[in-house]
Amino acid sequence: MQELKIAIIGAGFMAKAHSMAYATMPMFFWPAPARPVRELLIDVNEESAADAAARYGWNRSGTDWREAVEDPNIDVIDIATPNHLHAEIAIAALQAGKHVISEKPLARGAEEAKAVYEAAQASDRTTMVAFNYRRTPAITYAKKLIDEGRIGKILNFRGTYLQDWSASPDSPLSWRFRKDVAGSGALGDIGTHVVDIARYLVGEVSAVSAQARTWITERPVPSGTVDKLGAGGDANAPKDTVDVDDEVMTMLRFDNDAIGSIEATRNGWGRNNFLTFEIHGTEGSIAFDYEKRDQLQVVFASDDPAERGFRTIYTGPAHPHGDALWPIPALGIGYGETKIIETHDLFHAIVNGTPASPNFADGYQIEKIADAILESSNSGQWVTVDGLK
Ligand code: NAI
Ligand code: SOE
Repeated sequence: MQELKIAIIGAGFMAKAHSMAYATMPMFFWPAPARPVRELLIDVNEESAADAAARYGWNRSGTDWREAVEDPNIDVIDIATPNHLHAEIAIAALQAGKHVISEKPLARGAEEAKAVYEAAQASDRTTMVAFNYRRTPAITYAKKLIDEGRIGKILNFRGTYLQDWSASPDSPLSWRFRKDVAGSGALGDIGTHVVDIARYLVGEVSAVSAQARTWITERPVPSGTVDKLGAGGDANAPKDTVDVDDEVMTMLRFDNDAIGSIEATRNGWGRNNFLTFEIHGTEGSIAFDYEKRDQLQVVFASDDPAERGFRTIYTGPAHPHGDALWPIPALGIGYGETKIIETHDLFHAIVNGTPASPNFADGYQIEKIADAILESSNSGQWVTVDGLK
């Protein structure tokens, strides 16, 4: 079996998720498109790099991402750093002839993303942005129902991504609250996952009208280098400014005339990973809640009126990638499975020379939509979004 040697940049939360997926993908998908080799793990913090390499099963560790990009033995660069490094590493990796998967968002805005997109266009390598939620089998199945016309013409999409890990003012000033590192706040961090799902299921977004707010304008500066996503805040620590959005609400117009809305916040007490959508079509409706991610709610206009109502489909072997996962519906699909499927789809695209999805063109388009959302919030006007030329 062909092997693909990977170098991952970043030793945090996503290094754990991606390492687990590289280790286990062939256990689920067999024969695998290629065998992932966890060759090199890089983190700017030497101790984190060595520790993560040992823990997550990487052959070597290092501290400079250029070592990975310049290494002729590496086939795939996996970017799992904070957002400010995505573009620079992706462009260098593509220019060095590597296949690249980048964590989301592709960049800190459309201008930076455009440069990454252009580097991808100039290369024959495979690119992917790690918007993994669309790979939840229930969402992939929703896409199949829509493509088969089962809910007719789509009228609307209403999506949310609500969390509460930063609802406390004591939640530390993670890199996710710094514009120079993150690019934007809840919008880029979690809103873009819903934009990806909206484009995947409904179609291209053509215009937006939005409001964004920053509710907590300063936060305690964290001590140490590990980002614990809201935990470990010290109310007495010195504070610094938050210069990104805490919350965004946007209305959408799609190219195909459908309308929609997206809400994203990390300050919604009681919400953990509340990524939801409901879609109404002329022939039926679909609803999804990631906190119940084994389930898809569907209703069809053709159902017997006496029994019409949302019913629950539990995803299992009969659903996309079901034969690779678990043998009984509702045994449990988790976050890990979305990353395993993502790795499979990336490797399949690399080995077969077919385009991956979402790729860097999608990542660029999503950044254009995100920029338009912030522009609309500032101007109070609808803002149109150009397609890719
Ligand atoms: P994290 O803060 O847990 O880890 C980031 C790591 O990058 C840290 O170990 C840090 O030392 C390292 N790093 C910083 N500068 C570096 C440099 N110059 N060279 C090498 N390493 C460097 O962050 P997390 O949560 O893993 O996020 C990483 C990326 O993944 C972000 O872009 C984030 O938006 C994305 N993400 C995506 C998720 C998804 O569901 N697809 C979930 C969580 C994060
Ligand atoms: C924090 O909001 C976060 O880790 C995001 O960065 C991820 O993209 C999301 O999947 C989970 O929450």
